[in-house]
Amino acid sequence: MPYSISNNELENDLRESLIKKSRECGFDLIKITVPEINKENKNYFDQFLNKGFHGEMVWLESKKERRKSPKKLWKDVESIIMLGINYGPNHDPLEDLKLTNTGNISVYARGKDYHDVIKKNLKVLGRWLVNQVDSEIKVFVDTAPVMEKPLAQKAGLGWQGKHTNLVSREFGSWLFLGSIYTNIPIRPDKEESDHCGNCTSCIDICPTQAFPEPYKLDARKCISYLTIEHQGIIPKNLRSKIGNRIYGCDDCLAICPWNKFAQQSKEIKFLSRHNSKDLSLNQLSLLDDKEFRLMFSGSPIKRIGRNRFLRNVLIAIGNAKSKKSLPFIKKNLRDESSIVRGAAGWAIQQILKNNELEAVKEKVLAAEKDLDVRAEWNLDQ
Ligand code: B12
Ligand code: SF4
Ligand code: SF4
Repeated sequence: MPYSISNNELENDLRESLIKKSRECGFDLIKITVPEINKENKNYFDQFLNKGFHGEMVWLESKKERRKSPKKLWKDVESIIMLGINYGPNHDPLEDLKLTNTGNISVYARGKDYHDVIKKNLKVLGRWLVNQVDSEIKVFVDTAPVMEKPLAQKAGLGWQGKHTNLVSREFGSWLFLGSIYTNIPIRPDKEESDHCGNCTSCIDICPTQAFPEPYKLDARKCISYLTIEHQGIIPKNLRSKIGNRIYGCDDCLAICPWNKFAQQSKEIKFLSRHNSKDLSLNQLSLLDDKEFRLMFSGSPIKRIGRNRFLRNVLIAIGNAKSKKSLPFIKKNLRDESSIVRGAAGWAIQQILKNNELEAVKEKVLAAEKDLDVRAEWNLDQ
C-alpha cells in the first residue's frame, strides 16, 4: 500500500521503512536534508576556485552554480536523502607505505569501482521509494555537480574535518557518499557539528603540505589529485614526496583519531583485488595498454589510462631507489608516451650516481634523441 506523507505518523513509518530498506541495499548510514548549501560553504567554494586550488579540474568551475544550488541542478527537488557506505580497510594503510618496492593504491580504489557499486544500490533504493510514495527521484554519486560533503554534514552523517573529508562518529574517515534527490518534502535530520577540536594530525601528516589552512585543500598539491586527476607530468618538487603511492593517498584519512571507531567494510566488492606480488613496481612498469585494461577492469584505476598509471609507477620506482629497477626504467625510456618517458628519465636519475649517469646518458640520448628525456636531464636548459 503506497504511503502518503501528509501526516507525521505516516511520515515516521516511511522513514523507518526507508532506513530498513537502505540497509538491505547495502548502505550503512542514511539521513535527510533540505536542498540547500549553507552560505559559508558557498563562499568557501568560490574562494577555492578563485585561488585556483582546483588545478585542472575545470569541471568543478564550469558547473559551479548547480553545485552550489541543488535546485539549479533539479528545480523540483524538495529533499535530499544522503547515504554513506563504509569502506573501512582491514589494516592500517599507513603500514603499506613502508613497502617501497610495491605500489600503494589508496583504500578506496583497491576493490571494485565504488561509483558502479553505489549507483546500483541507489537505483534499487530509489525505485523502492517511488513505489511507496508517488514521487520522482534522481540519484547521484560523485560525478554530478553535487556538493556531497556539505550536504552530508547538513543531513547529519558526520562533519567535514580539517582534512575537508566527512568524518563519521561510527566509521571514522572511511565513508563513501551518495545521494537521492526527491520531489517530496521529508522532515530533515539535524546537522552534525565539528568534532575536530584542537587536533591537527591530518594537517601535520600530509607529505606535500597541501593544506594552506585547516579545512582548506590546495588540490594541486594533493597526491590524490597529482596521481589521479593531473594529466601531464607531475611537478618536479612534489615527485619525491609521492613515495610509493601510485593511485591516490590516504595519509590524512588514516591518521584521524576518529578511526578508533572505524569498522571493516561489509561490502565484499570493496575488498582488495590485488596482493603485494601483483603490485611489484617493476612488474607494473611492464604493462602495455591491453594488460593494464585487463588488470584494472571494473576498478576506478582504469579511468586514468595506462600512460598516466605508468607515469605514477615510474615516479614510485625513482623514489624506491633500487638498482634492480634499472632495466625496467630503461625499457620505459623508449616508451611511446612522452609522460612515461619523462617519468622514466627522472626515475633513472634518482638511482644512478652522477658518474654512472654520465655513462648511460649519451648512449640513451644518442639513440633516442628524446626531447622529453633531454628536458628531464636538464640538457636543454
Ligand atoms: C574534487 C574532488 C576531489 C579533489 C579535491 C578534494 C577536495 N577536498 O576538494 C581531489 C582529487 C584532490 C580528491 C581527493 C580525494 N577524494 Co575526492 N572528491 C571530489 C569531489 C568530486 C568534489 C569535492 C569538492 O566539491 N571540492 C571542492 C571543495 C571546495 O569543496 P570541499 O572539499 O567540500 O571544501 C569545503 C571545506 O573546505 C569548507 N571550508 C573551507 N574553508 C573553511 C574554513 C572553515 C573554518 C570551515 C569550518 C570550513 C571550510 O568549505 C568548502 C566548501 O564546502 C567529491 C564528490 C562530490 N561530488 O562532492 C569527491 C569526494 C570528496 N572524494 C572522496 C574521496 C574518498 C577522496 C580521497 C580520500 C581519495 C583518495 N584516497 O585518494 C581523496 C581525499 C583528499 C582530501 N584530503 O580531500 C569522497 C569523500 C568521502 C568523505 N567521507 O568525505 C567524495 C565525497 C566522493 C564520494 N562520493 O564518496 N577529491
Ligand atoms: S590525500 Fe595525501 S596528499 Fe592529499 S591532502 Fe591528504 S595527506 Fe595530503
Ligand atoms: S585528524 Fe584530527 S583534525 Fe583531522 S579530521 Fe581527524 S579529528 Fe579532525
